[in-house]
Amino acid sequence: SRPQVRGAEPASAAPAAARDTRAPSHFDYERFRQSLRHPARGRRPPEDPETRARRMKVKEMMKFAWDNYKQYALGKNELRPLTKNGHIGNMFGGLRGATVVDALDTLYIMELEEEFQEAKKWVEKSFDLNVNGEASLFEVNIRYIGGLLAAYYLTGEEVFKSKALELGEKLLPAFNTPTGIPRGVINLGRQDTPSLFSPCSGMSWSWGWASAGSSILAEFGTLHLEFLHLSELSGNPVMNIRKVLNKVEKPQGLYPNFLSPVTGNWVQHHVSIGGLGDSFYEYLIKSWLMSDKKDSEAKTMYDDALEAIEKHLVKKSAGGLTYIAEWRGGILDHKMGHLACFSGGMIALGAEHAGEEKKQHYMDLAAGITHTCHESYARSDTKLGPEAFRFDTGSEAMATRLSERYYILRPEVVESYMYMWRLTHDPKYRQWGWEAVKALEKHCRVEAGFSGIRDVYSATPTHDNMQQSFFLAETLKYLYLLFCEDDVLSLDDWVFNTEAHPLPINHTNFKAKAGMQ
Ligand code: DMJ
Repeated sequence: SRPQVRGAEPASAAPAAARDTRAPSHFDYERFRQSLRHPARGRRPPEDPETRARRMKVKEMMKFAWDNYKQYALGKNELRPLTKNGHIGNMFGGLRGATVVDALDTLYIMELEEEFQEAKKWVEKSFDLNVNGEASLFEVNIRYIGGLLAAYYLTGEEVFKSKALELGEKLLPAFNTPTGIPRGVINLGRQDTPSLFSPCSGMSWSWGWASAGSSILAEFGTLHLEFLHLSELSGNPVMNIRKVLNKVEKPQGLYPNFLSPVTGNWVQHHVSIGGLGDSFYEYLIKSWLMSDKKDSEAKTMYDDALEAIEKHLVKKSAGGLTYIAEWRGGILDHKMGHLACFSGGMIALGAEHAGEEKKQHYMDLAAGITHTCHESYARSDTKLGPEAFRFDTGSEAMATRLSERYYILRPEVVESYMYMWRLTHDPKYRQWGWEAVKALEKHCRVEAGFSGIRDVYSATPTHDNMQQSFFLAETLKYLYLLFCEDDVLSLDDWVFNTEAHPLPINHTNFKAKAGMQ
């Protein structure tokens, strides 16, 4: 059957999974489970007592973060640990419980059974999808759809699958654009009954701050992994947005961050492997891996993009630090965001599958970037890294602007440590991860949870009163995995979505419908 995307040519169509959530699903969970090469939680704990103790410490941090969220903010999106209440925000369009859904798979993997049951019960009894508000398509997809899918694949519990499919359905109107490239914001109200009270149901918009009504590369480029699984589980086909990107001319082979969903042309020539661009590149290599290395279009796009990035953006500082600059219409901005630090892990993951002559080269590049990101932590008073750091005006790997000195419990640096550890087994990555654990404990742990800090260069930083849901989904999960054996959420079986939710690699040869139409 044809994908049901209004107004889009087949060649430019977008994910159209889960159109009919009542479609019979032929997904055989038991068969899937048997296809895993390793049990998801691994076979045995690490032998060495120091590693085991570190792993248990991270588990304790997760329990502390969850218990405080549960006590003061259950059902809200995030915990405010200083004021001991909940935060709702406006990113999720009326959806609640972002921390619950983001935490599910981490609780499960850490064998926090009671806490996992508490989270599951909340999803069963209180997670209401019948909401009406403006949501970020990207955030709902990576946190809620990703979190629910991972929980389903790990446990086989139907409730997670049916919630993921129902929510996936609500996101589809965002793809109704002339190109099939979705807009950034969607109204989650019931689409069949627009009323006086929800006149905008199912409508979508571009972000007010995105120039000329454009869509953001990292947003529309970060849907494919999740929608492919929605497609698999619902039995409905999915197409992809890559053809638009393949067709449009790329300046120097680079992908700018803003694209018009109406014309399919770039709107502004700003290129970044950090915010606005980041997970687009991540999802190319992971799409290929998730397809059991069959989706060669994704691999070629990834290889070409990385080559262009290396040629135009990768630089070495006077002090010998490798970094990835940003590009504004041909002019380099010698700045790296904390977000860009995920790229050490991504490049290492891709290096494994590069040709023999390139493999070591990319591993060295990945190690160089991860080293620089570690330096951004090591050069601060708190041993936590700033939101952005620069390589100009004599400064290296440090924030030079007051507005860039904060740390909001982000995962990207420890994410790269985790991949580098798994792929090299160089003990320094575990050591660096442990430094981060100690810094989090010292500066971010407060009486009722964990909080971001406003200035990493202050020995006694003030707190921002926010325990981000990605701290439980990502930061603590990656730290835990760093101190586990490699068979826990093995890279042979799983790819992590950009919120660290594990999605299975297609060993069972499920039909891999995406992009094959
Ligand atoms: C997370 O929601 C995801 O990692 C996303 O890709 C980027 N931002 C945050 C964490 O920093």
